[in-house]
Amino acid sequence: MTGLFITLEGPEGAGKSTNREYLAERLRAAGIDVVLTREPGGTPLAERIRELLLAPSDEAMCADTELLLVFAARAQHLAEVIRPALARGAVVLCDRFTDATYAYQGGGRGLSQARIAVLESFVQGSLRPDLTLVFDLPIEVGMARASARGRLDRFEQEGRTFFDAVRSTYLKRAEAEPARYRLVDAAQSLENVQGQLDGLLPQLLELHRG
Ligand code: T5A
Repeated sequence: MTGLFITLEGPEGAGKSTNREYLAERLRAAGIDVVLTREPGGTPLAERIRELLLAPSDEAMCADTELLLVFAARAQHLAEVIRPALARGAVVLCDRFTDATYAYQGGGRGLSQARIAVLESFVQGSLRPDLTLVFDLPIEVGMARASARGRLDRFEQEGRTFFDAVRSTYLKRAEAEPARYRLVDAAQSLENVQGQLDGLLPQLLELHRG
């Protein structure tokens, strides 16, 4: 039995964390085994790497270090959580995955997509998400939501140019591979966004049935 791998993506403050819970509840209500997880993180070791990645520090982290840490955490997460869950037929709902690497380290930091693709193949083999929901919204709306929570992490301290590149990378990837991506208009009210997710539910159930 093979499970279904769904990832949630988008810029800062887009509502992924809020809505992953909602989506998980809806799928569980349909009797599906759901594993809810996130990146960077998802295992104790990968969460420690997440702390390194998110904590503001006096020593600037070079872009290659950032890229390698992201994939180091991902290797652990795949081995401990994602692959075993998919092997037993679960739906894995993951808050960010490798599209975030293309968007943040590729778009934001300017690392080449080809270099990221080498690590993607090395760490994941042929595994790719079956479906990716991109929560899209204007950068200023997302940043206002994220800032309202208080102290900003290392990524949230980046400037407008960085986040414009992050958003446009997500949109380009979604446009290039429409079969895998679904765009969610995340600037709408929470109720409206959840209505959009309800609209996607039949497709998710269909995909899971194979
Ligand atoms: N990263 C990650 C990389 O650089 N490379 C990688 O490969 C990976 C995997 C992770 C950081 O790591 C980077 C990207 C990130 O910067 P994080 O804290 O997990 O750090 O960052 P985010 O995933 O961006 O988490 P956020 O919490 O900032 O955004 P979410 O999860 O999209 O937003 P959420 O749900 O927490 O909502 C934010 C606020 O808005 C409200 C919520 O209540 C909350 O207060 N909200 C709404 N308000 C009004 N209307 C709506 N529709 C709302 N939806 C949510």
